Amino acid sequence: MAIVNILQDFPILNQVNKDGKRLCFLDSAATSQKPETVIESMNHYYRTMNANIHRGIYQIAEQATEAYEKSREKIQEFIHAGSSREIIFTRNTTESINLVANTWGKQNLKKGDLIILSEMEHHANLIPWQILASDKGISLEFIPVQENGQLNLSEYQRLLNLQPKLVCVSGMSNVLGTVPPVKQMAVDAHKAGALFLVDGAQMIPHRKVDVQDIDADFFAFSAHKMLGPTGIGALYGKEALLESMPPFLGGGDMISKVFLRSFTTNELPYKFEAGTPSIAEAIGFGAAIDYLNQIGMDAIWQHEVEITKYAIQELQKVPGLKIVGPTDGVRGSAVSFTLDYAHPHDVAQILDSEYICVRAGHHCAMPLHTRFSVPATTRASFYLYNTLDEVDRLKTGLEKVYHFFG
Ligand code: C6P
Repeated sequence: MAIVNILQDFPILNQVNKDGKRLCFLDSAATSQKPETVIESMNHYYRTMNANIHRGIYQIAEQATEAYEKSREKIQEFIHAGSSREIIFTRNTTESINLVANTWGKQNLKKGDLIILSEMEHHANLIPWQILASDKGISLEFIPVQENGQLNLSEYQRLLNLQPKLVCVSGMSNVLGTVPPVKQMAVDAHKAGALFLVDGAQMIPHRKVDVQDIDADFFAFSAHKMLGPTGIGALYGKEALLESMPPFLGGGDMISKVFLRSFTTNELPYKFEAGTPSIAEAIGFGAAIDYLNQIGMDAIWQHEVEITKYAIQELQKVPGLKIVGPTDGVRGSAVSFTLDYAHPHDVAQILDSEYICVRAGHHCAMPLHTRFSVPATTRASFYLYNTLDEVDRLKTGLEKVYHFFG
């Protein structure tokens, strides 16, 4: 395995239940576990420098501001953005996408314009566009997902001929594990005159991301899926675009001058950061990036490729189990499946009795489940701290489900 001996870095993963079973966490696509260094970085902030940022003129406020801004720089380097002005702190991927819809979308799109999405999008990359579409009379078209879980790229080419203004796709499906060729898709979108937004929620925890190489106009992501805390995420946007966009939320920090009936906006990135932000969480986000860098994104990807390949091979031996999504080629570590004889909620409950955590349901991708004519799936999702032994435990647990219901 590419990565060994990191379990001790994650306190929760050393938990053992009353039956002597160690926690087997296979739900990192929902949220990842946090290493001690991330937890400690936030404790350290609260213990030594808790103060509001960008306001105080005393030492601990300056230290807090510096730590918060240092995290922004770490994010900038991590995704290879040209400037830290292009990194906007948000609460999560959902808020990042809503920010674009409510600012760039409201300002630039008009009745009759077209946005291209795909059938495999998470609700976070569907609903903001549906709301905008119904407000403004915009059309939405969807790149179909093929039976093998891959996007139908010839249909994408056909949709591009309709001259969309924006293309928004996930860099990695949270259900299927599909990895669309976003770099080529961005080239094609730009040729057609459209902007390109990547929902990076599932991509950035697992693969090296270079927003300039992808040439993404916007890239949205959450810290909590990449070893960081909840309540903090980021939006990358090209500087010229962000400069031209109106603010999202109004209040402190996003202003330069305020009069009774008007205001002027602050410079980037603060123009989009209204109110007291999640300071401890931003610092934890920076610590998460330090941890990922220390292991190395290439090693993380290799580790997951190995585990996912083994999981697909072993799970297919379980009677009645069907994987929904690609079973070979380049794919992410979310492995969703159905069992002929058991509802996903029952599967998850039985696995829980083995101290194995998986997600059951539609995973906030209802249209995708409708596409595959299933109301729900069970999903195991792997990350850098998972092991091949845990795949074996999952398989044994699923065999137990088979003996119970099969
Ligand atoms: N998917 C899952 O279990 P937030 O909640 O804003 O941090 O992330 C939203 C989101 C956006 N896009 C994709 C592709 C996602 O997978 C998610 C979150 C979790 O699959 C929780 S529903």
